Amino acid sequence: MTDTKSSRETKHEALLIIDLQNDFCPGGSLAVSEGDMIIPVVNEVAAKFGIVVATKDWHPQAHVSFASRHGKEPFDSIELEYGKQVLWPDHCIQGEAGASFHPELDQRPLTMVLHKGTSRELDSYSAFLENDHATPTGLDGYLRTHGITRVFICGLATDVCVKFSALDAVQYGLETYLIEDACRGVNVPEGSVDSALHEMTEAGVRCIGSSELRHRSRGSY
Ligand code: VGL
Ligand code: ZN
Repeated sequence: MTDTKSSRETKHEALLIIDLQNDFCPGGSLAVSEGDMIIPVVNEVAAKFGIVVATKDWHPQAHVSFASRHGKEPFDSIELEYGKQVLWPDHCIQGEAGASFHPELDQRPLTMVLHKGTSRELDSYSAFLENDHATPTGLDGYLRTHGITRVFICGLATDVCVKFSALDAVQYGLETYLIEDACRGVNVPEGSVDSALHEMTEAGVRCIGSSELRHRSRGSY
């Protein structure tokens, strides 16, 4: 794929930054190991895109995905109408500090901030569809309006929200790239990150390193 190395076709491309929030970084309630280490990479990459969407996991109190609500332990799971739901520590509560973007994330390149997981009874891992795999978040419409045909995905967590976003991006007919060194995973259970990478690759997601975007420059198409 030579296009990723040139700046000729950036017009139809967007960057998706998934859930780069305090609660998913060291010190947060659902901290991803080394989650903050991707931030310099994400900032460098984001400066090269004209359309940059950042998602926020944005849950109400007592969200259905919180173990505490069900008297269960984090990483247990329950069956809901829409299928299996893994339970997590309370995280990314609307308006609280844990739900803010990490302070080192450069917000200047962002063209849209998308809040997801906002319904109390329905989780949303993917940036495109909530966990019932039917309720759209509106991202598809935004990307379509801007003529986007190719997306690059980075952020947290590789094996949860990044994975489901990438799989849905393929489903929506987008040419989908995962910037592997600009992602980190929860990796519970152990091996989840590797199997997520495998699943994405099988589905048609192309894994690249951020160095493959080094020669791009924003707006030079
Ligand atoms: C996420 C678990 C629960 C994520 C969000 O952003 O990957 N993981 N909610
Ligand atoms: Zn969540």
